[in-house]
Amino acid sequence: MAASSTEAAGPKEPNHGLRIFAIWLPLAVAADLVIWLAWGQHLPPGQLTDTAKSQQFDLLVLFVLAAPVMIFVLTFFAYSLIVWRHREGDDEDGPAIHGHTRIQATWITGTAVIVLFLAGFGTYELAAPGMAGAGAGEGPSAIWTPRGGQPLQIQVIGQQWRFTYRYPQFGGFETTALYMPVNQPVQFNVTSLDVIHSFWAYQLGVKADANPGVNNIAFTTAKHTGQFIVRCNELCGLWHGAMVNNGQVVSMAAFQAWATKTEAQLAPITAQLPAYSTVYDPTVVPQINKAMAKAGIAGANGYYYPPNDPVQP
Ligand SMILES: [Cu+2]
Repeated sequence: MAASSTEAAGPKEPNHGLRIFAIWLPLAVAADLVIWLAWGQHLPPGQLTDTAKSQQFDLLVLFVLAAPVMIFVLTFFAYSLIVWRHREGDDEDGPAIHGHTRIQATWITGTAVIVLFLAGFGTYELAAPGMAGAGAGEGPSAIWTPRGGQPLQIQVIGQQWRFTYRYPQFGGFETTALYMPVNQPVQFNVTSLDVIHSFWAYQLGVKADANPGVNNIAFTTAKHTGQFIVRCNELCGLWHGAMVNNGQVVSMAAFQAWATKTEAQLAPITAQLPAYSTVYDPTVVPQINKAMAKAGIAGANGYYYPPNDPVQP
């Protein structure tokens, strides 16, 4: 601070610390109340699923902690500009400050408390049962699985440049439409046919990388019906930005009706698909194998190259 209370010359220096605190405190309390009571339920990614809700809560906690810090910085900035600005005829520097134990101790204690709390809170949110840290697209063997019966299995298959979905509990049909029932745990098995994609169902609070040869598992349970958007979230080539589609959370009855109807409709196509498996190996897709054999391409690295592909190895 420019003027220390220990070397006051002339009129007594006011207690700047106390004044800044008195301005900061009501602003910080007001901001936190507005965030907690009014803004909280509007934070992304919304409340469509249990996972989305849990992410929204984590964001809310971060906002509530961050707002007082930001308001302190702005208050201090504004106070300095107004109170300590250069005045006509005053060309003296303020007294030099060499250490201030109370400010240093307050600063270290404040930042340490905030950072340690966040480390503890973050660890709890990741590790506690039912929290997002296990079975949220971290890999093939989730250490936590949802309670309350068998989850509905939905395989998400990324490929350039579209997502398709397989429903193994309904004969393994594959479709471009993503339907899921409300109040029913869903297990997404995310994989890819070619390059790395990422299945990002924004309103579901689900984001899982789609790696070829890997079954990446993410759980969620929808809390109400509604539409959600799916985007690819990993740059995957020319039409990455167009890799978008909508999904629907519908009632259990509507889902059952849709799934059984689609299963029957697609039965002739399903018969041509390879048997359901948690990962797709393009080299075992019979049609591609045939095409490879016909073109005399070894396909040793697992990719199919058309006969006159210039980048053919
Ligand atoms: Cu992609």
